[in-house]
Amino acid sequence: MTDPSYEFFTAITRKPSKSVISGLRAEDRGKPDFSKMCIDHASYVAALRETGAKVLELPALQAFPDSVFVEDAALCLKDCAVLMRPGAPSRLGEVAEIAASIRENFDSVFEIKGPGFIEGGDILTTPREVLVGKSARTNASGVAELREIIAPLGYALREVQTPPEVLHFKTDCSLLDAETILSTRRLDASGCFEGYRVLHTAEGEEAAANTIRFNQLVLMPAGFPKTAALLRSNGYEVREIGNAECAKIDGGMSCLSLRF
Ligand code: CIR
Repeated sequence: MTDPSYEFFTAITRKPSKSVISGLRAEDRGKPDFSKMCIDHASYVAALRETGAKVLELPALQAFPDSVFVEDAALCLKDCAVLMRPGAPSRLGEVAEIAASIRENFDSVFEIKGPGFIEGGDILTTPREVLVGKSARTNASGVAELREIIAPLGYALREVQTPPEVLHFKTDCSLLDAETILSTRRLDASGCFEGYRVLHTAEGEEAAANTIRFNQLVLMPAGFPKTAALLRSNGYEVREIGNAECAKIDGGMSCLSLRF
């Protein structure tokens, strides 16, 4: 492995709780099937483990329907972590629930104290910068507080905009390697990826943009054959994971883990 942008030794995940059927969603696409979601979640964790990484599986939290989406509660960087402050009121308490696990794994842990908001799903870390999309969940004051924390540590933060009607910045993009981003056309059209090599999701397959490069694998949601073929033809080893149940509550591949 030669590219640290996708070399990971550890991931944190959290098992879905039965309350996940009440998870937040922008539109009604039916009730997620808890049992099916658990099966997909197990495949996801198995794929992470298959790469040789250690996966710390946290217990389900009945009180927090969206807590399976651990990515939103913390940002893990090379040498520190930052506890986030979700913009969704029902998700604020998830931060305290994940804090112990983050502190066990990082010597240096910061926290967004507010009053601003910021969720991990709006943050794409590349080797050259930390891109943060303002969204309904992440506001300018949250971004500014993150900048104050990480700029002195040498991280360049660039504020960008999550497209309107899109939940998180990373709903529409992901990092495939140090130079390459998979993006929807609508997000790339904003110009935010200038200087990167950009691959576009196939027409009608925008929901395939949220993938993760994790060691040798690209984990992507199943059911987007054109985008999967594009990635394979570009030399990536693609693993398709069922995401139909998480998709009903706007979740995807990146939200299900914290990676470091
Ligand atoms: C929410 O609306 O917060 C959850 N239902 C979905 C969160 C997905 N997280 C992510 O994209 N990072």
